Amino acid sequence: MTALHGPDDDAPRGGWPAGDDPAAAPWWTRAVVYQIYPRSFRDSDGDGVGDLPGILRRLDHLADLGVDVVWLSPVYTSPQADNGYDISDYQDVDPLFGTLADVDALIAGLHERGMKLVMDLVVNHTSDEHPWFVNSRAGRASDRRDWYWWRPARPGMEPGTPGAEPTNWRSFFGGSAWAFDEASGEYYLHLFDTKQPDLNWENPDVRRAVHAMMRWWLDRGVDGFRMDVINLISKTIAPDGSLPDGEVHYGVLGDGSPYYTDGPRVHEYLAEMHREVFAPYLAQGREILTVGETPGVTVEHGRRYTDPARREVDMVFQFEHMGVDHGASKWDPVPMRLTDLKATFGRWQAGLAEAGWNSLYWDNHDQPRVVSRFGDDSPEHRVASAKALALLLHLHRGTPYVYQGEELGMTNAHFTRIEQYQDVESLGHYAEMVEHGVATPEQMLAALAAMGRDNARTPVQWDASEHAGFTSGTPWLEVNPNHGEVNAEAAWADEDSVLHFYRRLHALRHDVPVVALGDFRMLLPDHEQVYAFTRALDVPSGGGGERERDELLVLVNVGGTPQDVPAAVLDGWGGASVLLATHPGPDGADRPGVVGHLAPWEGLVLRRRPTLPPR
Ligand code: TEU
Repeated sequence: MTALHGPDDDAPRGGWPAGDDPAAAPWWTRAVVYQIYPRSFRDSDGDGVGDLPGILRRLDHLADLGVDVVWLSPVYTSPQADNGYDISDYQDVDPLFGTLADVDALIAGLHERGMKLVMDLVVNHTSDEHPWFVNSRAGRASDRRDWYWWRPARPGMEPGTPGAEPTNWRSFFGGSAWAFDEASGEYYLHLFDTKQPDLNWENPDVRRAVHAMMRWWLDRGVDGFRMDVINLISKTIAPDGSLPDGEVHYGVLGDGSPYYTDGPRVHEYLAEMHREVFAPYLAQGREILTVGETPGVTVEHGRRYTDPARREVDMVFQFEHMGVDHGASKWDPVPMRLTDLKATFGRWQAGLAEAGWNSLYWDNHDQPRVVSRFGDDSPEHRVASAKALALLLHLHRGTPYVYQGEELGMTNAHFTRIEQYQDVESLGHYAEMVEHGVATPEQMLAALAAMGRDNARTPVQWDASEHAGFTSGTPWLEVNPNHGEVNAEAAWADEDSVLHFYRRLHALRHDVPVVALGDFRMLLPDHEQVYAFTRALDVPSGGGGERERDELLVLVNVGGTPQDVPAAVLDGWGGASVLLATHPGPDGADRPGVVGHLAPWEGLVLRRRPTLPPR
């Protein structure tokens, strides 16, 4: 394990106690972030790939949904080996998506609707076609050689032969994490694809170049960054400069993650980035959001990254809850147990309760669609389970992220043939696992159908027309055939749709402080189908400085069979009002029947606050 240390370990624990004036908490505690994966959002020129002008035509969809911030996945110049997460020019836009003028128009369009733009910052690695790497690869004496991780073959081994790689690390996309360079006889590190060489953050010139690029975007008007795998930028190096081998869990390659996850200098690098990039803008009163994507992060490091007193990032995207339905590898799917989900969510809620801040998400461009994964995407239960899961997540303490199409209850693609897949990660693992006899093609196709990233990347379903209104051309990835029923046009027209339910969740976060800031307490930790918790916040009442306790009880049936709520949970909630419910009552009120009985996939939020009039 890497030592837990940072530049100012004895810094006072930061944070704003939830009980202070809610308005004093940072703006992003009340914000909703919407992620756009541009290549699948909306195509304006008929080439079958989404683009920036296509996004511009859908800004009112976002504003009406109640979105505060748009996180835009990469649109920079890129050979598209990893759909743009392999960048060859950080300060230009790939013609596939449009131009810098289109980004300027997007910034203006969002700002005039009261929304902000957060760009994707991918600086653990560049594309192998970035001029920095082209220079670095030119030879051992090139002036940017030390901008990347170059190492000789394993001692005693013939360079370029199997097993001669400097370490046994597996890349995230299958195969060795080292690529051999014939010209120099050395290897370069790529934790992801061979076309994504890792930058050497030990080199201060690399850090200075990244900081300058970030300031260039902030000066252009962007409102922050989502920092791709930012907790992987510091590698653990032995005194002789070598990198250690990892443990072999399956196949022939090892797990190097203990030697690059939350590495020894990562907090130093982020504190330096905050000082060199963000502090001057924040001092001018700019509202900036920084979120670190941190695969494998521990709660302890998560608290260090997000403790305001440490001035690193505002919040982290952690992955623990994304691991409750698979074994050592994501390609080994197992049914999710609700108690495991409660344990991890509860751990993170407690871990960041006093200092730090959570991101809350189910979906993004790397994960299967939650309604298929943890819900039930059958016609009978798709809408109800999508609403129930949304209510469960959005009532936790943290900033919620909505991934494009999640607000429509879009489902997994349910592909059946390997030819339907396009994702470099899926194709890489399919090849490695089948080639090494670790899995049969049928086993891998089942794993891809459940966990593959393409599930999240099928085009957004705007209407029931051909290609779901996404493109007038041939879509780069198949449109889900259920777009006839599942689409934005139908959702806006249906008051009971998943979309309108997301709108009501967003309104609660904006208007009811206890939703954003209330203390969290998990209930029923051992119940396998009912998810229950409370939120509580002391809020000002009247004008005389008095305070009162605003409390919520959240109850969700995470399953397709009716459930009774244990009476002990409901003690003291008899007079509570219903703040939100997934199942509208017969008279349009928010709740049928008896609170103690939950219909399949039913969720509701009770509220008790002494001075509130009953709803
Ligand atoms: O993903 C980081 C990451 O951990 C992914 O490997 C993710 O966990 C995995 O795909 C889930 O199976 C970020 C980006 O979100 C992803 O799209 C990129 O491919 C990756 O970094 C490299 O930039």
